[in-house]
Amino acid sequence: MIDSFKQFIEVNGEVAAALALGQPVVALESTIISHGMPYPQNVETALRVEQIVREHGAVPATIAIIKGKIKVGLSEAEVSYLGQAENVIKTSRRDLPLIIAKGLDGATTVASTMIIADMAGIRVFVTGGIGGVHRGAPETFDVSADLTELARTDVAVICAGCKSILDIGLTLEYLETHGVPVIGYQTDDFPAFYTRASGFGVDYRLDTPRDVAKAIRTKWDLGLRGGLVVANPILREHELPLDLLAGIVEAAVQEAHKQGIRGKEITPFLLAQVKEMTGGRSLVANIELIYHNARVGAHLASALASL
Ligand code: PSU
Ligand code: MN
Repeated sequence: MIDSFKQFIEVNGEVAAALALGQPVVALESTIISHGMPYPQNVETALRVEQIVREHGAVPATIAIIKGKIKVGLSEAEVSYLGQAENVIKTSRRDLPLIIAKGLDGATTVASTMIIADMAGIRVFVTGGIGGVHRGAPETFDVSADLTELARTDVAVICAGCKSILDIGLTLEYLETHGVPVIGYQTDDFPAFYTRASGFGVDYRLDTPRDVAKAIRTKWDLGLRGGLVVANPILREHELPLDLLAGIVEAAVQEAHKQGIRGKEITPFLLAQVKEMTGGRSLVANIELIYHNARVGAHLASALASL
């Protein structure tokens, strides 16, 4: 059946109206709320991000699954619920059919948020950091489904790069193999989430929302399916010192290994460890970089809408 997915989706009125009029809309994920940050900062941040998107001229559409229904655009009560409920399941492409068929609550990752944004016709998506190739992946095969999604689904993802809990070099290799452009927004260096630079270069640097929008539009006009990574470094004043992070990330990865943490639990585990070991400084940086991505994402959505 054509568009049979529509029976599972509820797009809220404001988002639906903006999409119908071709106005800028920015998708937002929800794993960041349920598994990426502690309560109450998760809820405060999610609501503030929506506000920032609005202040910069776009309509926010936070995406999640509530009792088996895909929601595009959440109410404040729904954001607050997701930030506190116990049984919200981290939902990637693999999990989507089960969470929906069973009528469960699901928080969407970068991968599943892209899938749902695409179903709804939203082309710009703001997050903190993307998943990637994990350290040790040559042994464990742990490559985030975010990367395969970027290879196939037509959504541009604005992020602060990815964390050094991952193997950043292999992540960039994987993206190259799958034809995903990695654009540095006002940077030549691929950002490493808490820090502005990872030591790895980006494929292309672009300095204005309009230039980025043109590159995105051109990719899809050429019939080249799939996403793009728009890597926007954390602002200098919020960056964490590299020497603080290096040892901590190493220790967090060791601890995960020691405790036998595997699969989808690894990313949330490492995030919590890093927060603990930085005495909460990583959380402040995490929040600030998302706010910055929200500003850039809203500008990009506007530029794309006015091309
Ligand atoms: N990286 C972060 N914060 C996050 C995530 C990744 O710095 O919250 C979340 C995102 O939702 C991302 C997911 O899509 O983790 C990736 O998980 P995995 O590695 O299991 O694919
Ligand atoms: Mn994984």
